[in-house]
Formats: sequence, structure tokens, C-alpha cells
Amino acid sequence: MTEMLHRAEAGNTAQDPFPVLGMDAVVFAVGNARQAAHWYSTAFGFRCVAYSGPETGNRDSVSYVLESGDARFVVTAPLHPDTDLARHVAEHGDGVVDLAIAVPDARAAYAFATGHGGTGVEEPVELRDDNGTVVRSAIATYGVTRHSLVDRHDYAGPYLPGYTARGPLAPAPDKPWITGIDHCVGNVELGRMNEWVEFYHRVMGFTNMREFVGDDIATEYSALMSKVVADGTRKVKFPINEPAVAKKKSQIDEYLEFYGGPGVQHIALATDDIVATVSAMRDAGVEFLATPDTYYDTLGEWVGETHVPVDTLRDLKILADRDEDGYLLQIFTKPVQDRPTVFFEIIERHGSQGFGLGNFKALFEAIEREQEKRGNL
Ligand code: TYF
Ligand code: FE
Repeated sequence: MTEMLHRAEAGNTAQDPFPVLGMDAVVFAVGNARQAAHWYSTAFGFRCVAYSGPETGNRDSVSYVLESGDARFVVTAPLHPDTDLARHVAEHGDGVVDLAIAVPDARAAYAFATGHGGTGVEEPVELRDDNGTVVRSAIATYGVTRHSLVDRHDYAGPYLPGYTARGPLAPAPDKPWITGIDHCVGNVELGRMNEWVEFYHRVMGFTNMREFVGDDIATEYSALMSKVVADGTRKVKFPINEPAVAKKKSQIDEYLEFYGGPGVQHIALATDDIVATVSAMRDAGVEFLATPDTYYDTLGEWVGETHVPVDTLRDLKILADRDEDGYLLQIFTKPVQDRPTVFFEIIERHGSQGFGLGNFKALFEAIEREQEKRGNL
């Protein structure tokens, strides 16, 4: 397993050219926002906090805003076929349209990004209501995905002007199952990963994190290459995958085919109690990838002790990995819509700031078993 560990130097964070505060929201375009909001409530334990739709003067779309800990999801659906949002859903299926980033200054962030070759998709605007002002701008990233740059320090409303407060759609758990967004992963076309890594360096001042999946591993069995970029404070982490030419059809190619191009592959959600969270999600009907029992037979030898007994990890099919900084526990859902595109990861970190490189073989074999069932391997 150690041959999988590639370590490179992290970037210098002394002078941050593009300060960020964290993820602001993950915005999903969906076919039916009401049902998506209900599902993220009952199956992921999110709590509805805000709404926009015809009742609030929005004639074209419906949006629900959901929160769990520091994580915010927005699910948005079109009301009419002749809109960009409707065409987006028709072409790509349900998926992520915006990885919105909270910044201290949305004008400065936009100026930096567009001044370094980024494509602006929304000039800085001031959005105002009785609750204050939000300043927002947006730049394009891979595929038809955007990064909104959101400064809400002068705003007290539930989300954005135009949204009205709305209570839970289902009883929310007392203690959130999900505490935040750990990382957001993009899939790009064959041979384009380094261009997108370079994009995040140049346009947003991000630097590489040390873990990556190189050529050698890719052709051996992972069928993908991967590098991770992050802001200077490591609050926003974006791994980028590209397919690799390997023995089998890459899971990344399957995604690109069904999504109709590059896009967000998975959102990793942080938890501080993965056993309770995964148990609750399983009880609610969320399907996770299965890890064979043999994985757990040797787990103790290379991961050592974690605070969760191996038998519990085995029962719930939770994966574990360790590096010199500590360990992490993680698990992956199956795709959460009809198309084999977006899925989620649940992750609990204890020191390790990695991404589970030690699990890539077991994980990719599990993904390939699902690909095979779909006839896409
Ligand atoms: O985000 C990561 O890098 C890990 C591993 O298709 C991973 O979660 C990488 C690629 C992939 C699935 C998981
Ligand atoms: Fe991940």
C-alpha cells in the first residue's frame, strides 16, 4: 500500500493573494427541489432554513437552503423549460452548478481572478434587503460549474436577499450528523488535470496539497489521476481527477459520459461521529459502497488502533487510513441520482489531512463493481 503514497511539498502560505473564509454553499441544480430538499433532510440530517419560489416573487425557479453544522446546500429546480436552469438539468441531470466560496471581499477576489485570466460570469453585485447586504461575484471553473464569491459579513438574513426563512421539512437530528464540508472533487477530461491545477494556482492563488495519484498508480489499477489544490489556509480543498488510460474503462470516463462533460464528482462531508452518522444514514436508506470483509482482516496491521473497533468499521463498511499526522475514517455513497455521476463521502479526521490514499485500491475496486453492474466497465 505504501507505493501509493506520493508526497510533494505543500505551498507557501505566507502572503495569501486570494483570502477565503471557507465554503459558502454547494448549489445543486435538480429536477425537483422539493423532493431533493426532503431527501437531504431525512437521509443526511440537514435542516431547511430558507426558501425562494413563486411565493417569494421568484417566477422561474424554486430553491431550498439546507444546513447541517457549517455545511450549506442549496437545491434549485426550474419551473419552466425555456430557462438556462431547465436546459442544464435536461443535459446534465441533477448535479452541482456552483461551489460557492465565502470570501472577505467579493470585489477584490473577482478582480484578482479575472486579472489572472479567470472568466467572470457575474460582475460584483450588491444584493440588499432589510437584513443587510451581500456582495457576490462569480467566476467560471471546469465544465459549466462556477465559483460564486460571496461576502455576507454585512448580512443577517437566512441566506440571500429574495429568500424567506423556512423551517425544517422533517424533524432534524438534535446533534447534526454532518458538521461541515471537507472537500469538493471535480472530474475533468483526459489530459486536462494539470491545466486545471494550474488554473487554481494562477486564478485563485491556491497551492498543491501533497497527496496525488500519479501515472504509475493510474495505469496499475486506479484508472484515474488526481491532484489536490487548496487555499492558503486549507479551508477550501479541491481535488481534481482526470481519467487515465488503464486496463479498464475509467470511472471518470463513465462520469464524463453521463454528466455530459466535466463537473463535480463528489462532496466530502465532515462528521465528528462517523459511526453514528453512517448508522443513521443507513437507517434512512442511503446506500454506501461495500468493502469486502478481507479489507478488515489486514486493516489493523497497517492502520493500527483507531477509536472505533475494527468490528464496528467492518459492520458499517467504513474505511480507515493513517499517515504521519494521524488517521481518518471515510466511506462513500453510491451515486445519489439516476445517472452515475455525483456521490458523497463521509469523513472523520483524527490528525490526518490526507484523502485516504491507502484506501484507493479497495475503493476503486468497489466503484468498479458498481460500474460493472451498470454495464459501464
Ligand atoms: O477525494 C479524494 O481524493 C478521495 C478519493 O473517484 C477518491 O475521496 C478519489 C477519486 C475518486 C473517488 C475517491
Ligand atoms: Fe474525497
